[in-house]
Amino acid sequence: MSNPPIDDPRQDAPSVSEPKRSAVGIPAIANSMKIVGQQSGAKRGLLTLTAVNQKKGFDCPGCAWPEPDHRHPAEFCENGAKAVAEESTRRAVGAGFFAEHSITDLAGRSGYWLGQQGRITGPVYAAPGADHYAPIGWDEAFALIADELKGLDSPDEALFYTSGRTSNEAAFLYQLLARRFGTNNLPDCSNMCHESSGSALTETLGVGKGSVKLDDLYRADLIIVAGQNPGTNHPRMLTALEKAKQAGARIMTVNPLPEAGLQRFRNPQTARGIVGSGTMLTDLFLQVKVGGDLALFSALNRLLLQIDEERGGVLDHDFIAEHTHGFDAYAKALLDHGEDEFWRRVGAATGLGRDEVEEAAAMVLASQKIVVCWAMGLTQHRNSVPTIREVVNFLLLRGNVGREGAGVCPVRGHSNVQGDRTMGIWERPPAEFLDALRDEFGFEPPREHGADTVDAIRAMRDGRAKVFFAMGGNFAAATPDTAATEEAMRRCRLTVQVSTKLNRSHAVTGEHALILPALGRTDLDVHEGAERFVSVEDSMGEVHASRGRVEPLSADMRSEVDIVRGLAARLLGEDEAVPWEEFADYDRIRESIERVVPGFDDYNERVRRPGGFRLPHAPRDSRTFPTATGKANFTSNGLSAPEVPEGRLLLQTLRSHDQFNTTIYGLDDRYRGVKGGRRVVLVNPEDRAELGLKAGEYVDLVSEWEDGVERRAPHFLVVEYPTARGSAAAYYPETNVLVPLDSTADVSNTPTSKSIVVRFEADSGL
Ligand SMILES: Nc1nc2c(c(=O)[nH]1)N[C@H]1C(S)=C(S)[C@@H](COP(=O)(O)OP(=O)(O)OC[C@H]3O[C@@H](n4cnc5c(=O)[nH]c(N)nc54)[C@H](O)[C@@H]3O)O[C@H]1N2
Ligand SMILES: Nc1nc2c(c(=O)[nH]1)N[C@H]1C(S)=C(S)[C@@H](COP(=O)(O)OP(=O)(O)OC[C@H]3O[C@@H](n4cnc5c(=O)[nH]c(N)nc54)[C@H](O)[C@@H]3O)O[C@H]1N2
Ligand SMILES: [Mo]
Repeated sequence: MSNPPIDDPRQDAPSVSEPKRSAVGIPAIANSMKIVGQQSGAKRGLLTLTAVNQKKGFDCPGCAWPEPDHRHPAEFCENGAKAVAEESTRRAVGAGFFAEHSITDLAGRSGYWLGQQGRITGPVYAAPGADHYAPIGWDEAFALIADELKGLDSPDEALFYTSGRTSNEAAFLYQLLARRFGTNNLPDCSNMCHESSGSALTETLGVGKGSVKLDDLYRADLIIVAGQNPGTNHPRMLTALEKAKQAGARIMTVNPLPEAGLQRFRNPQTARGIVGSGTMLTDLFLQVKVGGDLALFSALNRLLLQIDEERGGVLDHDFIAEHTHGFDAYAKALLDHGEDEFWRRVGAATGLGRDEVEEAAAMVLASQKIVVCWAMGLTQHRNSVPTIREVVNFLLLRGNVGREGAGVCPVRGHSNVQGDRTMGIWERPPAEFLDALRDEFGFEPPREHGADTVDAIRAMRDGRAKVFFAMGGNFAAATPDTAATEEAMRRCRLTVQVSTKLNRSHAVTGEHALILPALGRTDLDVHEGAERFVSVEDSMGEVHASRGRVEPLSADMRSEVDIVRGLAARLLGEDEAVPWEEFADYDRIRESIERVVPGFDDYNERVRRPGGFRLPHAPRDSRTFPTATGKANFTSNGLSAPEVPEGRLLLQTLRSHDQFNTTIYGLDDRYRGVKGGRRVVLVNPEDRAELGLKAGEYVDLVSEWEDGVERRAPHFLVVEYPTARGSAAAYYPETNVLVPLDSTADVSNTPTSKSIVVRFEADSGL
């Protein structure tokens, strides 16, 4: 089967206007109410919205930003409201839908159309050779999967993918099932997301998570927001930034784009935000070229070292001596470059003048307590791990780890992506975790590392993996190299998608395929008359309960926990090791988690406290660093930056304001002034002129990579935009066709979704 266009041209007719200079305010409230009304109806909508992020409600299925202690009655944002509305919709995809729409039909639809059809209400099956899904009973579905799994030559021929919405309880059981079956093939969305952060932080600080609490932001003197667009992707973070500013913090933004949310914020929860002009957030904007952050942080660090040598008082020498390792070698390597050559390379990589970097250094010197926040702008490049290690160096130089108002703040994406990793969703589990699992259940888990997301695609492509099971997510659309990935998935014997809503992956099937409908965060989870609740961990390591509130659209949906239990019963039969039956009681799962995962003491008691509890974090709590050296490690990272040949631009692929990853809520990107379509490419006016492109013409984007394969995304509208020179931007997932499978970050193996060398060719049409 060929790959149809990833979007529907009839829906896609973008028009453009000036980008906005401020975020949120009244239009945001109006927009969220509109979407909630359309999807859920007024009453169901209000019921769900009033429960979002409340201490007795459910965790927003949107982003992983933490909730403040004093919650506003409306502790959600425009985009959280959209996520809730999408999930609590009254639109249903049932047996009739699948009778009417063949798989071929679904494969011709846009992701936007698929998502708009509503919630999947019962399990369906596409038999070998069939072009339609048809209803199937749960038992029969589990039997099919179990038969396929048992028929494999090795457990490593199965892949168990996870997206980041899965609760702690479900994630723990899911990894347990995979390991009990015999494989560590647990790829997850993290592999495409913050894996670079985890890799860099584990090596340098000993813990792969952020070290700050919300309170630290409020106490910081300087907050650097690098490679992140919180106005769209973590809107509640703007409230925290506003509060920090009111307490005297300054904010430095590092981004190729001037994102509206980081310029001026109009808080919809305050009178000033609604009628006034809002708060100016960014004090210094460094418009870095895509991929230039390693050079930028190296330059800042070198200035700090030089100024300290000249006049002292810059570095925290006591902290460095007591808590760190490798400082001398690091300083020597960084100071070793000749002055002119160094600044020439920094200028080429960042596009910034030395004066701008010196201004930034002055702001750093005027600040005692510094937090660095980042997201995908830093993690999805070839040199992402070195870049984040250099951010750590930057903080270590002045003792900005493990004290109030300071630290590393990788801002996570999916609402429980951090918790899933804590629960063992990891293809490279630490030995201590496996030991604890063995001790708890009395079986020997597999020790060999499994496949991450990119390796999983290769394994399917090469016939080494034959069963693909996804706990949520949209693997076909979220992964790189769409054509290659889809072909790989179609080579599987069986593909299974545990989903809430329809997406592209349901149209990319193995020889036979199943869709199993799961309860989401907003749904009531009732078992034998009793309500159950799950728990999640936010971006700052706080664990709390999440209770669904709305009546599920159908009684034939199951909780993710029950789906794993159902499969386990069929696959493992009478399992002498794991009491799957007892795990219908989520308290019982939490008891096992408590014994396996450090930091969960008295889990059942503490998770019931309002607001939950915080997990320990050694660097934050006690300035101890569980690294190989027992100290925080300085690392030398060089000055690499992406190389872009003449006549090409470096394309980053990002999110519009109206999407949650591959779920498209609408076709507008309000803050960037794009309306009614998504096939746009944002180009700096001078680059446009130099490349001989016209604003308003359509072009093809063609990516260039060493394997010589031509990857083409046709029909993109050229839009002049104030992005950094040499850097272009377009939306994901339409552009995933352009990301070569083998183009990944060093160490973390994360696809380089934010550094794709592209040239422009005449529009070949859709
Ligand atoms: N509403 C909504 N919320 C979401 C999501 C969503 O899709 N919609 N997705 C969730 C998920 S899974 C995630 S991971 C997060 C993603 O949150 P973000 O990381 O904010 O998402 P992106 O749109 O990928 O934006 C990346 C930002 O980095 C900038 N950037 C790109 N390249 C570079 C670079 O080389 N250097 C620097 N300094 N900046 C760069 C871009 O201009 C953009 O501002 O959001 C989460 N929250
Ligand atoms: N080019 C490019 N590619 C990227 C990125 C990029 O910036 N650029 N970003 C990457 C990042 S950061 C991420 S995290 C990945 C995202 O990759 P994924 O997590 O795989 O993708 P999503 O679009 O978040 O998955 C959405 C689907 O999840 C299902 N779902 C939603 N809620 C639930 C639930 O509660 N339970 C279950 N079982 N299913 C549910 C729905 O069916 C929905 O269609 O994409 C990555 N891909
Ligand atoms: Mo993500």
